[in-house]
Amino acid sequence: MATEGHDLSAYDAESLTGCSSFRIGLAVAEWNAEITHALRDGALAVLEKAGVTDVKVHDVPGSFELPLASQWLLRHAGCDAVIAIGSVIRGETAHFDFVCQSAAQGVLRAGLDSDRPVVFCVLTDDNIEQSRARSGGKHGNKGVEAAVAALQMALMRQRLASGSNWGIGL
Ligand code: DLZ
Repeated sequence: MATEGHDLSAYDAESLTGCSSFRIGLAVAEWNAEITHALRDGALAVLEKAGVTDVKVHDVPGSFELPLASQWLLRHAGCDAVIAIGSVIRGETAHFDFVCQSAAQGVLRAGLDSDRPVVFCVLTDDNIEQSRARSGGKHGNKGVEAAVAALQMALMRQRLASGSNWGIGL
């Protein structure tokens, strides 16, 4: 799953046509705020470019809290999709593994249980240099990639729900 050679910020803006009416939630972990704020800003730039104006941004203490916050944004704030933003940096204890596992499993579950896209925008790096490289540095910004994924999935759900003839026909 290397991001070497993969620009996290490359996307086709035309694929996001028709997203302007969506309400999008962002849950942003305060741990490693230098990184999570850069990811958040990357995501917000994509949403703005796609014409999305209804955006709910909420801070949470750490990545462990992202699943529940995502579920609340879907269930209580009526969001069409949520971007769960965090940054976990490996330390000397097993905390890294517990926080990463819980965030990943919980974000997946929040989406499946709510039948809405919840995008995993959590960097899990060995050191802050790796995180910087993926939050606006030489590998681009994973916040951009996450916002594109959230909008594409919300569009897919909307099109399938409306029964429109869309997708690859067989
Ligand atoms: C406790 C903790 C540690 C050690 N490291 C991180 C981290 O690198 N990134 C992150 O987002 N959160 C970290 N946390 C905090 C937990 O996510 C959580 O907020 C607390 O354990 C409280 O539930």
